[in-house]
Amino acid sequence: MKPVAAHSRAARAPLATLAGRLVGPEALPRGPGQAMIAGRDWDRPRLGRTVRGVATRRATATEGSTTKEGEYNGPEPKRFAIAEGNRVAVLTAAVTTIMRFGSGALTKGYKASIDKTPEGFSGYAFVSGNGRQVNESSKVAEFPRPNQPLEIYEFEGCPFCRKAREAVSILDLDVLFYPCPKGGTTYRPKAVELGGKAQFPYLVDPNTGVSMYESDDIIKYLFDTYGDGEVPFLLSPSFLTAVSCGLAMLPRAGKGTTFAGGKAAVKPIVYWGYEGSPFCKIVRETLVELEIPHLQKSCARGSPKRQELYKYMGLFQVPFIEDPNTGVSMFESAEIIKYLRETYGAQA
Ligand SMILES: N[C@@H](CCC(=O)N[C@@H](CS)C(=O)NCC(=O)O)C(=O)O
Repeated sequence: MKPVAAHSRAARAPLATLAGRLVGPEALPRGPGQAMIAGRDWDRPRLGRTVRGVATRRATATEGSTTKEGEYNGPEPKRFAIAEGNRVAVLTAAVTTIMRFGSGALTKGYKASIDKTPEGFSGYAFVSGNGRQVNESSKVAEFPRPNQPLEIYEFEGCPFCRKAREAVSILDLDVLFYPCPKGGTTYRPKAVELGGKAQFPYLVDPNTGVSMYESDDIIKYLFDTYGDGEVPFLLSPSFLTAVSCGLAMLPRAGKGTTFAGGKAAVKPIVYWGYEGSPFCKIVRETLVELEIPHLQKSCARGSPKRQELYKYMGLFQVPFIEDPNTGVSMFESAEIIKYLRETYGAQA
């Protein structure tokens, strides 16, 4: 693993620089379009074809380039498989989604249908077989889309932050998360500097110049600006929302709350995931504990971005990360957590 900058304020890229890097689509941290996969035992021919197409389309987006064209050296993706040693974590993370009645697992206006598989179909479908497939769709493509990712200062073990994250997944918004765990040395002070107080979540929308505290206000703003103006019942300011968000914190027992980092990730990691996924949640907790800034490519069920990831990587599975600081890209939650700890943890 290549060394990364030491975890000190001086060694970290100033936020202005990070933000500067994120302005304009060609300057975005690299998507998986640059994480090229060579044929692997698990899917050799299809992955090869996918990769060449992507390389041509995204030839200019080379900043932070990670995996070389034609290579994917990460662990073999195993959809819905729970790694040994991860069982309790994944199951308790699943309980948090159940306690929130699945909020954050589906995009707005989600629909599923069983259709005939088109001749020569090559794309993402949740399930397929016997000439049929389950297709999923939603209304998010009809909603206004921000040009630049939103920025949110927050942490996992906070019920108000959870509500904001669910909204982001439901609206399929890409967000640059600046983790603010307790004791965090970088983004917590930065949020105070920007907004005036240590209260989370704190939203900054570079598209409109709006910034705000208060999860209910943030949610309303997001649905008004990037949705159809209707806040879902499970996110409306109500007793049920408050109680279920609070209770949903219990199964993970404070994970994703306290700073445990060692080295700074200078450039934000690109992270594909969504709030309702237990595999994603445990990775996000680690990203937050290690104070690793990350650009979330939200892709809850019904998200059109599932096709995007499928095109880039030849399959859809989340979590998927790409780290422009080291050139590493990988599927598999357990391996991702191990990688993050080894690279950015206190012992790194
Ligand atoms: N073994 C993988 C399992 C990941 C997984 O199956 N994630 C689900 C989301 S919860 C997924 O990608 N499902 C594919 C789909 O929904 O089509 C890991 O631990 O990361």
